[in-house]
Amino acid sequence: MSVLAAWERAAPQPLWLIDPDRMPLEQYPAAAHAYIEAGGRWALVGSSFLARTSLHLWCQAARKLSPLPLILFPGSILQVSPEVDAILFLFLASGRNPHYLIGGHVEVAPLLYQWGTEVIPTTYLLVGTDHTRSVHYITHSLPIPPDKPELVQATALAGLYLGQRVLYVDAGSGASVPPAPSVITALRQLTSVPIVVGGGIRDPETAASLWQAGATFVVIGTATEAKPFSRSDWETFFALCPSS
Ligand code: 1GP
Repeated sequence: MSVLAAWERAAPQPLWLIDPDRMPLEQYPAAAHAYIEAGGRWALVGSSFLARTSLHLWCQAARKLSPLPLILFPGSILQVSPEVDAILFLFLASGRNPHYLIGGHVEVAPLLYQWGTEVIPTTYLLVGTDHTRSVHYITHSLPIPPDKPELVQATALAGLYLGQRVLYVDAGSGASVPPAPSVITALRQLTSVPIVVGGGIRDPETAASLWQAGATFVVIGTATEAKPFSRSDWETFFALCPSS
């Protein structure tokens, strides 16, 4: 089954985001095992900016160390690799930078075709935070004001009308304020496609409020970086999933 088909059937769950600059390969097998044992089924891999690590080489090595399926969440066209199970083909719908709307896509499309990579067309919605995150700086994108769910809805609809199959609502890595449940409720009223929510989610209660609002996947990245999550850390999140 394709990753997208599995995602379209998936129950709400936490989704681990790995920043290869911050996940040394020596620690990866144990960290992946803890996540899998708790119920984790996929990991996202990517970052707004990688300073030290080749994403391709990291994925190539990681695949030999764990069976955990890897899904690319690329911050740039440098972050592609055939050593993954799928790629989120991100349409930065909330921005107006043509490179993140079509330019980068044209540059990497031939490689993805050649590799036969599963491509998941994804509408990426950056929502407001109270300070600048790497994603704003790198993509030159303004976030959608968080108190304007109707603007988030309009932007998401545009992506869906363009044929995209997944919505990713992001407050940016390390955001002090995660996306509001009301924003997710507004999107869930429009569509049954998988909704991925991330940015600043650090505790199971916040994740639960987003699942209750209609999120399919709640992304946890930065919170796992100071010390990789143990199985019991992940289980505190899985325990609050609506279907668990
Ligand atoms: C960032 O949505 C992701 O693009 C995850 O954010 O690192 O804050 O968990 P965090």
